[in-house]
Amino acid sequence: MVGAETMPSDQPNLPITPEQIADAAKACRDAGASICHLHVRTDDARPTQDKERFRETIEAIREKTDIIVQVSTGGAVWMTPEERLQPIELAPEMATLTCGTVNFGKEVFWNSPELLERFASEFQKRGVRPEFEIFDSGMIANAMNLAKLGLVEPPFHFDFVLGVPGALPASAKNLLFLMESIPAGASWSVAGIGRHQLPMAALAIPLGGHVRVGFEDNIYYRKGELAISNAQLVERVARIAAELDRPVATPDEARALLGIPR
Ligand code: KMH
Ligand code: ZN
Repeated sequence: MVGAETMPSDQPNLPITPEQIADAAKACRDAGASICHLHVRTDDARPTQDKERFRETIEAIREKTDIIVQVSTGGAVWMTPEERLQPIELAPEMATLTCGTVNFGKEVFWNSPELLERFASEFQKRGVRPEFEIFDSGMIANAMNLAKLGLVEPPFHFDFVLGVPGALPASAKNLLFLMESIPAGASWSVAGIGRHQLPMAALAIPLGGHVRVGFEDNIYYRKGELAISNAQLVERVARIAAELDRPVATPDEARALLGIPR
């Protein structure tokens, strides 16, 4: 929805303040979204993992909607593990857990085995459900290694982030390979980056997957036309899903799938 990389100079409708983010979350929920993947910003739009900023934003979202709030522990590539972990102290329902180190454009997104174990154990201590962020195929085995260590429990949910420069490209072949590589009974979603967002979403629906869209990954509605809101991108996917006879889940239905107590 917000991410850490997109700036208002790229996408003037990017929500920044807690109130703007909460309004955007409600609009996405009304358009059919059941989960809001949450990053926060300072008033001058810098990415931050500040716990109090997350608290304020989550409270503002909670006043408006029942959407599942999934906080980011990815933050931005330059942040320390301690900074990234801050929102976990709020015991959110769900949080992302990137399952390995990967090139990220011209940068490196650092997620060592030690960091993964530490993050997973902090999640476990507070009952936070992880979403495994999979930027490349080896990350699935890293996630399952956390299961062997007893640090994560089923039901597992994977999000395939495809098309980040330096990571696994967005293609039908790669998506099929990933969906066949996760354990039986696990659920998955796809987040296509940039122009890949819509084709990956449209492909995931008949394959039984779920979909992530929004300004973190893509700022356009179509080539050359900026989207007017995150909700506009959600609406289109909900329309496609309805046409394919896979109507969107409510947040409570998604909670049941993901093992999140209500
Ligand atoms: N901003 C990226 C470096 C996550 O939220 O967990 C990482 C990211 C993943 O956005
Ligand atoms: Zn993110």
